[in-house]
Amino acid sequence: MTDTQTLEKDILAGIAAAADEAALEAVRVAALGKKGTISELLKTLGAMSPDERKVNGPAFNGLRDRVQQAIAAKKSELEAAALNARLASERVDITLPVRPEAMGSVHPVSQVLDEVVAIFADLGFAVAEGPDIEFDDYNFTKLNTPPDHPARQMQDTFYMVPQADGSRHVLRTQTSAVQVRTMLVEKPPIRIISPGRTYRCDSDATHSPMFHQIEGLVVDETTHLGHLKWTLEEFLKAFFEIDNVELRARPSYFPFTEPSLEWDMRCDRSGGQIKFGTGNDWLEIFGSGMVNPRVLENCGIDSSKFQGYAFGGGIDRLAMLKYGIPDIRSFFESDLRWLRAYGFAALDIPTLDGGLSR
Ligand code: 2NM
Repeated sequence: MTDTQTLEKDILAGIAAAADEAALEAVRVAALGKKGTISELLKTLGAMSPDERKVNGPAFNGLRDRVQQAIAAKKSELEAAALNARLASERVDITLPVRPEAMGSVHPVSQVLDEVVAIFADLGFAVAEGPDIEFDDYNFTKLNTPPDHPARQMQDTFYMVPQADGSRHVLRTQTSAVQVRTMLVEKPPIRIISPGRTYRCDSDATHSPMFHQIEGLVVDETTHLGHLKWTLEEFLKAFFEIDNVELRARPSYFPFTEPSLEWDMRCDRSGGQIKFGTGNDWLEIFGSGMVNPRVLENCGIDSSKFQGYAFGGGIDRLAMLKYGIPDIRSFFESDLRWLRAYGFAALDIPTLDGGLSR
């Protein structure tokens, strides 16, 4: 065997024996690196006579090519083996339960929203939704609040830039526009709630410029305020998980209802913590009224045949009252420590039979 044949046999044996990519790289550097055995061999060609070079040139280059090919083949073999090993070691058992130390939690507003929807669904209400950016016409005009009406100033509205026709879209100041949208397309009987985000230019410990409202609407031939009172009582009993709810009505004013009423719930604030159903204090909880016949007519409903009640209240406020959260602004600060204190487990879905709260 010539020296070159011995060298080739040794290198190929080294390649075959390489157990991983690092070992293979060491073999490659020893043979083909700057000072490698094959590189040194190729350098000797320069000092040879033309006849010697004619024989050794092809021989040395052939050796280099065969070694390069062998290294490339071994490399892809090792890569495939490494990938298979990784796939086997990283196998995930998707039937395992999620780890208990999950970071996220359900925001109290989402929790209370689910609770409210569960209760009203049980009372036969459907959920209606609409856009946050609303037509001025739906947010105000159809709700008996014409352009010169003082309520447009009363409610600190966020107006969008004017449209080509001069009309301005608004960030909805209440979700009543959703009820307008429903009345425009559905015939009575109507029984809906419209939960969602609402916006007013106002911010302190009890006001946030973005907050959440729940409104309800019932329209039928004989709907009256007695139905409204019973519905609110049933809701409050289920929501606060108490049997004795006492409501008191005060006269109020909304452009979209006539008459308009504000509802207070009996409570006790003497112990520093609020208790419902007992005591001599009153807590304002819902605005309401009989839907103004003009609103019904604006929405294509015959007010000589149909009448309806409507009510509205704050979801954030309900959450603060039920779960003892003092500042509404903290709801929207995205503070993980706050969420850890007030958040709910992701799988605690409120149901009337399984429990509404933790
Ligand atoms: C409230 C208070 C009183 C209300 C009225 C309507 C509609 F579209 F039927 F006219 N929806 N919601 C209403 C009435 C809302 O929130 C404090």
